[in-house]
Amino acid sequence: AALAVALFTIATPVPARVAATATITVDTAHPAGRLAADAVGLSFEIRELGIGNLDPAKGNMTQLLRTLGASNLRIGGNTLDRDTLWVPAGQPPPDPKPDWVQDIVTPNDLKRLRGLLDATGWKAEVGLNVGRWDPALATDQARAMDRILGNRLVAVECGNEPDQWEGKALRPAGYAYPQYHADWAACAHAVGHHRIAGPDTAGTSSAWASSLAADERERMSMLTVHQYASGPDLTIDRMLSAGQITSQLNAVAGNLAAATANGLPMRVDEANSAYSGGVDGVSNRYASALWVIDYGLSMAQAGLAGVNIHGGLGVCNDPIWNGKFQRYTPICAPNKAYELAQQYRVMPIYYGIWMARQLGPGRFLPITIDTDQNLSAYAVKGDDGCTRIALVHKDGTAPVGVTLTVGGRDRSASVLAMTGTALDQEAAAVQGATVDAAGRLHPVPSAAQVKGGKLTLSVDAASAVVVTL
Ligand code: BDP
Repeated sequence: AALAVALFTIATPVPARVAATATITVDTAHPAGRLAADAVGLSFEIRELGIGNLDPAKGNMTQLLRTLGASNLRIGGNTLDRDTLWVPAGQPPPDPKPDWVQDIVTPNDLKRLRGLLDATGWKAEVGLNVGRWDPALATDQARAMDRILGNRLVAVECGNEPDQWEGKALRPAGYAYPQYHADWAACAHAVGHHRIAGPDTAGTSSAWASSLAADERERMSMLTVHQYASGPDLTIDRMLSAGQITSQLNAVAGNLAAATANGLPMRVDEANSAYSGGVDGVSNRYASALWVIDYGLSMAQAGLAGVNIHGGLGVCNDPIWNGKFQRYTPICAPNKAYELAQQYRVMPIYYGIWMARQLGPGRFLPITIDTDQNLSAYAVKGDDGCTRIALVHKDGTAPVGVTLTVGGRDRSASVLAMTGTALDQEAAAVQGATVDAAGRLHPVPSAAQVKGGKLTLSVDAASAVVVTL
């Protein structure tokens, strides 16, 4: 008998690893905070205007913006205060130019931007150079922006990252909020209306933002700060770790509370994975597409009006200007000839932005998640009456079996899945479809069935899914 037991024990197969599961319940009866149509937008350096980019008459930028769907385009960045000179209509550029000037922006550049906005339905938030302050030029630019951009201008931004001007030698030592507030007030006077966003601080939790919200809520339309997930030490593991989004939410919480208390919407109007141009092998890889879905949807669910994912339009993976990389850019050119033709391709993060955008507009629905997997979920009651659920599965090794409890009658649902070959590779697709040379993306959804109020589906390793009911 002893032998038989031993043999039996040896012969018993090692039990298969219990398959990963997640059980998610959607409370369809209690719609909560808003997911705006423009909750995930883009941000570009103002340099792009100065060098003739964002041209609806060239290349595929118009279609790339249409493919994402109308949203908020913020134009500013370091190049705003550091290098960009406004030259009014009919005036020649100064000769010689001040030595800091790298780019010149004129009314014709704004007309070209207006054409792009009209062709795509997007709206813009555009910066005035306050770092190198010239009240006459700022007043002229503000008038030109009103006249040319009209109701496509969401807000004017008064300078970029003023909390770093002292370090960048744009202001003397000791430059603090009171001095900045005086500069801001001069800019607001030049703008002459109250569609002003600010302070566009680099420090996400900077007290400058809450102070400005309290002091200037009457003259402002939006509170804005910048946020990068990390500095140049970012890894894929950390970007996709369970605590990453929580720490990003915590970092904006104080300013969000100040915005809300002062009746202002708030955007993180410049955001991406890692500052200093991103991290090669992280910011420009498929993992960033999963991160951005979580980031955009979490921020909106926490009460932000939206985020703008930053980038620049040079050759992919090459320095874009002055030796500076933009590894995190959603859109870039395959080579120099394509760059000149404004014929771009997309990076993985573009697919993540596209996925996040499929969920809205609508109102977030409360959900409960029961899983030990690195999986997050969001549900939205769409303005069109459909319920949509996004699942972001950040584990790169195994699929997860998801049971969604959604209630209601038996019906069919449509499913869009974003996949890549691996977290650290560049390939990304939705339902196997990729953005074509014209800038179009036409994934064909697959079907799933709700039976007895439940829908089950297998979510691939390192993938994201949007289910529409
Ligand atoms: C931000 C700037 C932006 C830069 C970015 C970066 O506004 O222009 O490209 O940092 O460091 O602070 O990547």
